[in-house]
Parts: sequence; C-alpha cells; structure tokens
Amino acid sequence: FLRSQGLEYAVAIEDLQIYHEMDNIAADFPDLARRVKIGHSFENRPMYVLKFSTGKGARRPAIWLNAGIHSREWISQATAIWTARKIVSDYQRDPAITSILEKMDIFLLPVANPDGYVYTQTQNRLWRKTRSLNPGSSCIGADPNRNWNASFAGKGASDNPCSEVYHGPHANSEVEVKSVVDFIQKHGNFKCFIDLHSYSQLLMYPYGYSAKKAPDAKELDKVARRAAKALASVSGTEYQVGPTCATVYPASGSSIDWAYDNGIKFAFTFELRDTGTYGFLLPANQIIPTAEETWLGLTTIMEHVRDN
Ligand code: ING
Ligand code: ZN
Repeated sequence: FLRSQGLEYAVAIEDLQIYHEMDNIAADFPDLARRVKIGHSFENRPMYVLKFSTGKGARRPAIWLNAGIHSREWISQATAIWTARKIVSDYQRDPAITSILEKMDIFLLPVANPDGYVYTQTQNRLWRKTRSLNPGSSCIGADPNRNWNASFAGKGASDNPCSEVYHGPHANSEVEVKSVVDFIQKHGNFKCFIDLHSYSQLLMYPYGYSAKKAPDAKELDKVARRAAKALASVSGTEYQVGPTCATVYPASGSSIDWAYDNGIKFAFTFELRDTGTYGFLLPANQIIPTAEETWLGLTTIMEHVRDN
C-alpha cells in the first residue's frame, strides 16, 4: 500500500506543468533564475520558488510574489508563470525590471497550494482550501489565507472545518503556509509581499483583520493608485483600491497582514480579472491580457520599493 502511494505521489509531482516551466526558465537563464525548494505540501508535493537574482549577496533586499494560495483562482498561477518568463526575457532589455534586479532579488511562488491546485484539475474545479485532514471531521482542508499569525482566528474566519474560510487548528498549521513563513523569516530582508488572487479587480493593502488604519496607509494607498493606473493603461481594466477590510470584508490571518505586521511594509493583494462575468472560470484567452496588464501594476510597486 505505502509503495503504491509513493508511486502515485511521484506521478502527481511530475504532472504539475508549472514546475516544468520553472525548471525550463532556470535552465535557460542560469545566471538569473534558480528554482529553489522551500518545503512541501500536506500531500508531499514540493513547494518551488523561482529566485531571480543578479547579485552575489545572499540576502539582498527582496520581493516576495505569491500566487495560487487559493487553488481555484487559476488566473493567479497562470499570471505568475507568465511573469516569470517576462522577468527573464525583459532583464537587460527593459530598464524598469533591470534596475529593480540590480538592487533586489525577486522570489516568485506560483503554486502556493499545490495539493488544492491538483484537486481543482482532477476532482473539484472550485476547491479553495488546502487538502489537510481535520481530526474529528470529515471535511477537508483549511483556508490558507486565514492561517497566518496575524490576529489568527479573529474576524472573517471560521472555526468550522467545513467552512471555506476555516482558519485551521492554529496559526501556521498548514505546512504550505509554514514553509513560506520559515523561508521569509530565515531570509530576514524582505521589503515587499504581493499575493495574487482572483477575482474582482481590486488592489488592497492591510488591514483585513480590523478596520484600524495601517500606519503606512497613506503611502500604500498612493502606490496602489499609481499601480492601478498603470495597469489600466494597458487595456482599460479598472481596479478599485483600498484597505482589505473596507474594500471587501474583514478577514483575519491573511498573508499580507502577517507580512505587514512582521516589518514588510509593502504588502499588497491583487484580485485579478474579472468582476464576475466568468469569475474563477476566466476564459483562457484572457490569461495573457491579464498577465500583461498586471505586469504594469507589479513593476510600478516594485519600482517604488526599489526607491524607498
Ligand atoms: N479574496 C481574499 C480572501 O482571502 C482578502 C480577500 C485579501 C482577504 C487580502 C484578506 C487579505 O478572502 C479571495 N478571493 O480569496
Ligand atoms: Zn483568493
């Protein structure tokens, strides 16, 4: 039995096409990109980041780009892997990304919830959570964007394992979240954390766990508005900007609130296309247009981080 499980996992690991593309990017640009394993998922799939770096220093100021934490938000993982190709092909061609990479490293995690992602491809297209077991319940998984140590188990999260926003038994209980937390803390020099979700066309900053104003709200709002304007310049896609709590709903234990409360000032969540026509089932012909416009939003933020 165990051997057959092992074999099944081996197959499942290999069938994540995004992992192959990450490998290809690293092979094509060995001086710029490296694929790094930061941990594993509940079902033992690897968690891979692409590290983009032009410098020698081990802990340059760094940017974390997170995607796919909610498995059904497929435009997130797709935008992330498009962005990876964009970074390597534009380096030394486009002055913006070139100057960003002269000063900072970028870490890109395209599939923050690999078990959920495989599950959406094979069993239930609309699965959001992780795939961890909940002792005493037949319901599966916790919401990995309610599991971070930022007002954990507060507003906008549920203690019911069957809920879509179940926070899990304790902060960082989900190994996928813990892997990111450990990596970022060990590194110690992250300046920016951006989480890509869908859908609604929003660009948000802390807080989600309360209506209190973040100390840097003014600056974050200014940067986000500039980013939204740059994004809209590509094909007219309009984004709303504001703090999470006031823009969508109260939500405790989120990734960007954790980042912000741990000294990573430039913490943002994008809710990518669309506004509900297709929702999570965004047609494939919108992938590249979404990624292209998002790139302008991302580089606007990263340039601000570079200069501040
Ligand atoms: N929306 C986010 C969610 O986790 C969010 C909204 C963003 C909450 C940032 C907290 C912080 O519910 C989706 N679509 O997942
Ligand atoms: Zn989401």
